[in-house]
Amino acid sequence: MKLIPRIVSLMLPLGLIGSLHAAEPERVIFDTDITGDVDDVLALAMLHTLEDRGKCQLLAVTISKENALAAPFVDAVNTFYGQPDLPIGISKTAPHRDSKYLKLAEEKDGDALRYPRDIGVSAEPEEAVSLLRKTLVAQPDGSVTIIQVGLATNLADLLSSKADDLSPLDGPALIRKKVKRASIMAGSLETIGDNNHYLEANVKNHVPSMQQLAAEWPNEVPIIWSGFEIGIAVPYPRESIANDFGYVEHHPVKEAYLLHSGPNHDRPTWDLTSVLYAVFPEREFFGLSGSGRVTVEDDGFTRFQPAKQGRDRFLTLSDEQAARVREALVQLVVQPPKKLP
Ligand SMILES: [Ca+2]
Ligand SMILES: [Ca+2]
Repeated sequence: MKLIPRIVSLMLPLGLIGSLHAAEPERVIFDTDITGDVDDVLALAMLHTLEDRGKCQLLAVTISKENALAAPFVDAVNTFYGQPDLPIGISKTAPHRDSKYLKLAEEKDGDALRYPRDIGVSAEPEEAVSLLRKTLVAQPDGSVTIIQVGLATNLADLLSSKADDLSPLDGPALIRKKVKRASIMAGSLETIGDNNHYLEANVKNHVPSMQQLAAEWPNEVPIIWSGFEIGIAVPYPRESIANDFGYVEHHPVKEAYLLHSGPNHDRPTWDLTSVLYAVFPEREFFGLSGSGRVTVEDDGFTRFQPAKQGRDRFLTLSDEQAARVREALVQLVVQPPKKLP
């Protein structure tokens, strides 16, 4: 009776073909205000894991606040995860922000940097807007997802950018041509507790740039907003920080988390949720609102108004989705780099 094995042998290659035709890695630019809060660091670690898993291609990291240690720190984390040459840009127009953890970039064990890097040693970061333009120009049309998890200073500057020797297109035209969607952590789109006018920090700390983003971002390019309410519904478990990073003596994610939040805090996962949605938009980790339009008011409030074929949607989250998202986030943050430093 060879029938069943034969069927199995016919089925297997079909199954393999299916997996070989898996979606291409998402091409991603990570725009972060990595300075103040530590969720940016966990989000960056996730992106490296996702790249190691073949799910995304991290094209560049741009920084949307001013701090002399921000680019060196990002380079140190990228180097830890095996991407020492990943382009890094930093805003020239953003406000300064102090940090509890960026000093890790300068930490030394003996004479050597604990976390090797070349930015701040023998290289300098690029200017964020020109790096954004250069990165977009080099990608296929309609292929890039921009993840913005801080102030909107860099994307506002991109929107204001004019034709230059990198591209004859101005900012909006370049976005229209190259960007598939933006996944943005900002604002509050649903009631927070009993507060229906919550002012979220990424907006409140630089209202004009988020207003410009909301007003001038091209209508054809969807924006998916992860509001304050999503990240607080998925606290990162402190047990993971305590237990999951012992595969190296010093781990930049663990050390940054402890410097920022200490060992007894489950930090909300604001920025991580925008990464998870950006790379797996079809996996239903989150629900999506209907389409509409976000406007940013002068006090920093993000107002969503439903509109047919509107550019904007926001993430929603059931209890079951929150449980699944939390597991996914932890697994993606704790996975060791393919090659340990
Ligand atoms: Ca480097
Ligand atoms: Ca952030």
